Amino acid sequence: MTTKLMGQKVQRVEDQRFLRGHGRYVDDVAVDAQTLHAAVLRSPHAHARIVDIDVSAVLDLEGVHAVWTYEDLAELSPPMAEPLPLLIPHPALTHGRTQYALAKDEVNYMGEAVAFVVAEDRYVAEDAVGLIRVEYAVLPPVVGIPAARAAERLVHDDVPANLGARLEQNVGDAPAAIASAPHRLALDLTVERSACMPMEGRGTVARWDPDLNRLQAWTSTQTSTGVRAALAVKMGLDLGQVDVITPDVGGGFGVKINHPWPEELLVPLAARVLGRTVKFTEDRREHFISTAHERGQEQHIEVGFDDDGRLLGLDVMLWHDHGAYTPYGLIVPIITSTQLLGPYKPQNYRVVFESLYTNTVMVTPYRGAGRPQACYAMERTMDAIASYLGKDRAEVRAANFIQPDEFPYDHGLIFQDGRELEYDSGDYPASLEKLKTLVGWDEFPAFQAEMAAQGRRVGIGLACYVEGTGVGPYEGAHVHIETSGKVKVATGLTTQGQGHATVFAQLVADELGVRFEDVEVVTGDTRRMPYAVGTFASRAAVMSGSAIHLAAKRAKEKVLKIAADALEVDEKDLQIVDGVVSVVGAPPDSVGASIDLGTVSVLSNPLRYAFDEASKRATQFQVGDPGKPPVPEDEEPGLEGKDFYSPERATFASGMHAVIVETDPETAEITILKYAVVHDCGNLINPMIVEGQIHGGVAQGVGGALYERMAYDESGQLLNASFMDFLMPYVTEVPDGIDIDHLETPSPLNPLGIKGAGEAGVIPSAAVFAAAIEDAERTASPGFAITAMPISPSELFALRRSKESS
Ligand code: MCN
Repeated sequence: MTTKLMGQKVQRVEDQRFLRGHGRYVDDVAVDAQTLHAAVLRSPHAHARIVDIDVSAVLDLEGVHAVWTYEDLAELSPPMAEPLPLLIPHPALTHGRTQYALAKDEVNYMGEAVAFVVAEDRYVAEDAVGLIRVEYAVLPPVVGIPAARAAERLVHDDVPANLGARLEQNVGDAPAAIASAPHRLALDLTVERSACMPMEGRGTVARWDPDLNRLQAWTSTQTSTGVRAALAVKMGLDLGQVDVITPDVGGGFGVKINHPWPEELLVPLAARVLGRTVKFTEDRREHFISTAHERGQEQHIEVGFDDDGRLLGLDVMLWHDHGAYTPYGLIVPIITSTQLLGPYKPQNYRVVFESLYTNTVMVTPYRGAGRPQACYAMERTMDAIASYLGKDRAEVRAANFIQPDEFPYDHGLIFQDGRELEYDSGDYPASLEKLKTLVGWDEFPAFQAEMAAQGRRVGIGLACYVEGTGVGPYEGAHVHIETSGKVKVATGLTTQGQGHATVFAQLVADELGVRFEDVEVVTGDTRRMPYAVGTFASRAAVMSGSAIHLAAKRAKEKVLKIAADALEVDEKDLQIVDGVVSVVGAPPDSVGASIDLGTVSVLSNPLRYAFDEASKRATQFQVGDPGKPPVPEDEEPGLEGKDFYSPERATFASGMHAVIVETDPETAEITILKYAVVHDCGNLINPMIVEGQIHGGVAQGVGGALYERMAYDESGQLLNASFMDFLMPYVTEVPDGIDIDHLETPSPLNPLGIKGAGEAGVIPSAAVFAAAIEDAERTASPGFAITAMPISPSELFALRRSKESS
């Protein structure tokens, strides 16, 4: 008997392949000797004018098939003389800038692509890159937010004050409310740059088929349809001439949503021009210096509040380091500025952000996309209010919560999708109670005092967030029941480790009444689903999950219609269990009361094939009434269902984290003693997968809070562009066990009541660690505020010293 799989901890089907080394990534495609390999010459300078490029030494090198600079691209047909697309324009982005596939005249960050070589193998290609001579006139670089704001130098000559955009949103009158509030505080906070570090970097393989006049590209992306559209436009092809296939993706974490990357365009171009398969696989150093970063922000917050810590006015100024270009528009600072409010209602709110150019790697969304900075700003403010009033930090938060009966709650702001920031559902007081129980909030002061008596410094922190997930515009799905009874499901968005093959199969098994093992899911292949958006903003469960559910429903309608005809019963009397359609209540062995899905699939096609055992021949024949068309007017042959889901707005998941840390009195080493998470992503499809997502997010959050930063020097050189120097947490630095509890407040916006979960784990880390470390330090001295993250032991040590000497 089929049991309902939604909400079950079903084992991930994809893990068998991944754990046995059978994953198939872009670099596993086209491994034959015929494939050509590409390498890229990158700028060694953060800011320079290109005076001359001399490729003559490369032309004689054996095994080189092509060497291209900007001028070569401009001479192609159609010419590629324009910059790469600005994917998400915004009226406030008055000075949006994107790079050229190969630099034209000027380079604006160390790592920018300058020349592209295709050769017999990667060794020859890299040797060729080393032989290209570029004469640069070095320009003064702009590195860091203070230098960008000072604007003594400009990144782009035609962008005054290095200001790409300035956006202000207002609800009520925050300055007036703060001025008249009983209490006021001001905070200055900074967050460093970090970056996604997927195990698999970017990679693209492309093949031009002259017989079909068609391009096939495999790329490690979070949007195969986006890449397809960009390739078609840039290469002067019709969409129908381009297939983009996304095989297994070894992590994306946001960075692979930007498209097309220079190589993602240059490789297909080369494949077409040279008539050979061409491959590019990014190496780790290239990932550091030429892909994308995020997080870097400075924040000034002014807040007015009453005696209970209730917010009366909140005035926030954000300076966002956007790097050299803005291909993904203003998504990151818009998210920070709107999601900053979390579960609270500040009454009066003003937020202004300035998006600033610097001569560093460009910024595009990294898991959490602006929310870790937002949560840091708001939660540090909550901690500061509690400390000022001498109140419990949880109590101050609770005093500001939107209450369960206030949903839908409209903040009066515009969100990243251009729609109103309106929360659909949630229960923040219930989440807080769960978290306090999970972490032992009320018992902690006694434990802390006991530890302090032994000379140990332990502290606790908590942080709350709300996360807009499942943004539109749409996602689609196709469900096909084969004559074998197996079900093939396709959705267009891509998968980079979230277990979509499992969760989507769960949904189809439930809706269609088939066995989970009989469902096979394909993602990110434009041949199977040409209309799709992509995997970002924790949207797959909400968007594709809903579309798949609807498509399965359609397929089921057709199954029941055909089965009812065949069994000569009413559709309403039928059920589907384990892939068999049967009359409800009929004894299991009764003749003519059931039909399996494979047979229904055969019946769905009036053109049939039969295999004659005697003659060992297959024959083809038609069925149906000779007086009528074989396929009735309102029907289609085949047992398929296709549908799309397009919500009116995003759905808002929420959560709260707490951490207990210990700081070493001598060395300032920071150790995690306990980590607790309460998460509400609506109805859960697979709790085990959601918990895995939270674990991964928390691990990334620990990195962001305690270790990871991009160390640029003043000349714009990235000094730590390798895993030797860029610290990421190992398993030894990630909390041993993470205590997780779920709350399920269904979303009223989609048929399954789902909200997203994929980014949640990473959002509150900087806030929660800053709070806990601050709390631990307070046990030994009056303490000090932690205002810059990440924080390393040596920085904590220095803070202690500066406090002692002040
Ligand atoms: N899920 C569920 N029940 C819910 C919500 C989600 O079972 N109520 C499941 C989903 O079905 C899915 C997973 O949890 O299997 C995450 O779902 P969702 O929140 O929809 O997020 P996406 O699948 O859209 O993934 C995107 C999100 C983002 S934006 C980044 S970045 C990210 C991430 O998730 N990058 C990842 N998780 C990642 N995980 C891995 N391993 N690698 C990455 O690169």
